[in-house]
Amino acid sequence: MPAVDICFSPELLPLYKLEGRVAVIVDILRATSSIVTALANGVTHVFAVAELDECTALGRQHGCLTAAERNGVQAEGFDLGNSPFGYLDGAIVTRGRAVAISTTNGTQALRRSLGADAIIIGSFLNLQAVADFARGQQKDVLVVCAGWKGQFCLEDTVFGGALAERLADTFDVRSSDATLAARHLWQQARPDLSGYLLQSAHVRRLNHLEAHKDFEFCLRLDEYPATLPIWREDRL
Ligand code: 3SL
Repeated sequence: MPAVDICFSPELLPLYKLEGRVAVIVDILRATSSIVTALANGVTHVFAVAELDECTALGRQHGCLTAAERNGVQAEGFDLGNSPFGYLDGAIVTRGRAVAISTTNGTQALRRSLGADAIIIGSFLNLQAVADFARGQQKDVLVVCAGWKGQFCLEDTVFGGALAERLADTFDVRSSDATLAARHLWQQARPDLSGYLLQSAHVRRLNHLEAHKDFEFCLRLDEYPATLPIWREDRL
């Protein structure tokens, strides 16, 4: 029976085997939620890169939009920041365009997971799509939490627990302590996800940046149940 394991931070990735596994990259607040929202709302594809200058270069090379965030704030000189609302009701038309994205933690986590057999993007918004894909693959799943600058993040781990619960009928979700812990957190959080995650450090950071509506949006469960960003060659 394939298993679900959870890597709490990209800094811990050297301890995990990626080969033979499906890597689910998760940065609930907000990179992976924004990528899912972008693709669910007509963005044609997403280039996800670690560095700001790579993002700018891709924008030039492909004539695509650029989106970048550092420390929660839109980086200077880029078309978009990291809010999912940039793809919903933003001033810039994104439908039908490609976007190159670079964020503080989320896109770094993805780039560090390229050794996996399959790399997909997870968020509460597309939880069902992630679970369906994992079931279809029947391979071990590693949830890679983007965290915050190498440190543990509550919301990414709670997502790992939610995914493990959805897969509990056909996956081993008991043999990893990380998965057990994440499932406990999810069980605590589930009755009032937003109230529970208000405790998290990144929510406090976002609230200082007046991004509270992003927080509420990113917690919508199964808003896009059929959107599954999959990494193919150099893009999602
Ligand atoms: O770190 C990241 O990748 C971002 O998602 C952080 S923020 O939500 O834009 O602050």
